[in-house]
Amino acid sequence: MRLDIVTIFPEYLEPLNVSLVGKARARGLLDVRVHDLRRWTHDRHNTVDDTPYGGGPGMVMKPEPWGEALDEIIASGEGDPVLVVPTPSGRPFDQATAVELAEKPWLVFTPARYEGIDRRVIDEYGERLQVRELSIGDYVLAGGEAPVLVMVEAVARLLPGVLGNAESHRDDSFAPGAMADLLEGPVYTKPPLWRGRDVPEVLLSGHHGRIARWRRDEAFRRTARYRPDLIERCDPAALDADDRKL
Ligand code: 6GU
Repeated sequence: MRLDIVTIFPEYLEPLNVSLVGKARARGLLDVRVHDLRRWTHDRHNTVDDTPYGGGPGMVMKPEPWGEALDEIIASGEGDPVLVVPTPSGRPFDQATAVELAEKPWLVFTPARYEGIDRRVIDEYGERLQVRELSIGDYVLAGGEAPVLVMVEAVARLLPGVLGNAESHRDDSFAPGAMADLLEGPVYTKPPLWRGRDVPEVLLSGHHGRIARWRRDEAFRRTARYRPDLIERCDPAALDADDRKL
């Protein structure tokens, strides 16, 4: 998969050299290209923003550098990328979005600073490309760079060969399947006794059926406590008699 990221803070994307994403790049599974938007400015001050039409606080990112940057990046590859526009005004980025994006061969991210990018840029590319305006949650950040780190990590770990164990994301919170829409419960490792605290005995029992039941109960309990909204929207057929007594 190829990823292009256009930003006025290329150094903000340095974490993409580390850990899971860094290793995927080193192994040739991910081709990540970070571009400085100011490369496509032509004035002495490398201006990327201006005051908003209609007034109001803050600054808006000018369309011309984005247009030149995106034209050059799009022309540099084969086929069309999906354009991912991080914005607190976007659709929620969730696990289903990550799965969908992980199926694409090429994504271009446009993290903005200030009050966002002149709307005409998104409208222009929306006529030629698939565009996804995405928010990572209901809070406001100073720019789209941290959301790009979040989205790239969520997508990269779904790519074939990136995780060591193909089953590693089978039981993820939000993964499709039997535990669909339940948060993962607690996990334990050795030693069996730590500071007077035991590991739940069922996990040492070797009874795979009982262990699966216990894990599902814990997941259900945790979800009811922290995310009752997830229980309310789940299919009643996905529940069973044991869930109902919890
Ligand atoms: Cl994608 N950008 C910004 N600036 N703030 C956000 C966000 C994105 N998602 C949640 N808050």
